[in-house]
Amino acid sequence: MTKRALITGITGQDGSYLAEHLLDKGYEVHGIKRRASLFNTQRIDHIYQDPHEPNPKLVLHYGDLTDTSNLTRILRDVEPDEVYNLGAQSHVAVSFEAPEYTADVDAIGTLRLLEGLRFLGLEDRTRFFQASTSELYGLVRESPQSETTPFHPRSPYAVAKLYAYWICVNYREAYGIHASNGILFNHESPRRGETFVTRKITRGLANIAHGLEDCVYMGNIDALRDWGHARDYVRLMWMMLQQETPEDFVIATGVQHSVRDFITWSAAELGITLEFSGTGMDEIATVVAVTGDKAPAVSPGHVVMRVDPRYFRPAEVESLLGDPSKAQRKLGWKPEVTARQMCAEMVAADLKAAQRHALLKAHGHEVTAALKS
Ligand code: NDP
Ligand code: GDR
Repeated sequence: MTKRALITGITGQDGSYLAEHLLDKGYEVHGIKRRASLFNTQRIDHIYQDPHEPNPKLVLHYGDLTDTSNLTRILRDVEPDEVYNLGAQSHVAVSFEAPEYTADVDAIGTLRLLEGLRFLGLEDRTRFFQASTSELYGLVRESPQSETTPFHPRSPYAVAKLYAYWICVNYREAYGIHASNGILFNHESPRRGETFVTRKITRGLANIAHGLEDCVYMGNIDALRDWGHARDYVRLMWMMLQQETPEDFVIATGVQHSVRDFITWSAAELGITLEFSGTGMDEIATVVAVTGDKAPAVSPGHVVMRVDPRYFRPAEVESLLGDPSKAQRKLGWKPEVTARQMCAEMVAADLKAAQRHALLKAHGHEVTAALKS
């Protein structure tokens, strides 16, 4: 029997990798996409299937996590074996600007799906994955963080995700739903949204290397994160739902680096050596040497990074480090890609795009502001 999965957030970074993974495993994959005034399916265009084809394996439904009747109808029509709730307003800094919307989508959206399953009598049939987050730990006093580390969320995003975490646990305990939280630490890829820190750095520096931007402006570059590759993490999401008994897992690499390290690595991938100077609010990174031909627009003395306090958050999460030993022990999961390798992959992809744009610019085509971080 072909298994059917429903993915909320299929147009996002993780949704796109998970859809690929499930299609490879022979699933029929259904995804919820939002109506937008521009196309928003770039991350899944390569696996898109024309609905006119017989028996498409990938089916998209218009929907929104704020819309109860829409979600319930989709659940009724699809009757999924597995639901992966990856949809979210996922940007921590933006959640301080839009806290109510973030709560509606990230917290109540999760409840809407779980209630939908119950309302439709699917609680015995459908397994549920919730994309929980290391941001739950927030102001953490214990390191590394495991499944038993207490939570102290530090943003409207993290507080909304705290509700989602517990409602998932509650529906498991109260109604026996096979519902599990993956407590996901930061994970990235060339498909990462452009305003998250890693992609902002790789894209910004690649653009600078080709003269499309002059400088990238950053917030707290002393922040420490446990970065993994999105492809490794979606594999574990699927593994979690194959277990007989639902339970929660930390998904992390167990290795920590600073944002400053990520800047240094990205520059190095472009043949650029940087020197950091100043402190806190006015720190800068200046080019001291350039080797190879990947950064033709950069020479020593060029300031390529400046700290701009506008990117500081009202409450910061300074340091996160996950303990993935439960996933390794119980599921045999191990990340295959290191943060450094992932950084190289991201720079290579952004460099390719920058080279393309530089070529267009050289031939008189306007390069739009959308290219900027
Ligand atoms: P993205 O921001 O790349 O993707 C989010 C997805 O959610 C997009 O498909 C987006 O649609 C969709 N979405 C946003 N708002 C709504 C809404 N109101 N209704 C329906 N769909 C909506 O996130 P990631 O792929 O990186 O993350 C996936 C999940 O994992 C998220 O829940 C995130 O909070 C969580 N997470 C991610 C981590 C990471 O490091 N990446 C770590 C920990 C948790 P659209 O494309 O139209 O914007
Ligand atoms: P995070 O990721 O907040 O951890 O949430 P992000 O990449 O946005 O920030 C990581 C750290 O870098 C610092 N930082 C900057 N961040 C951004 N975005 N832009 C900057 O210019 C900048 N300068 C420094 C941040 O302050 C922070 O400390 C991500 C999201 O994917 C969430 O959905 C997910 O739940 C968590 O990871 C785990």
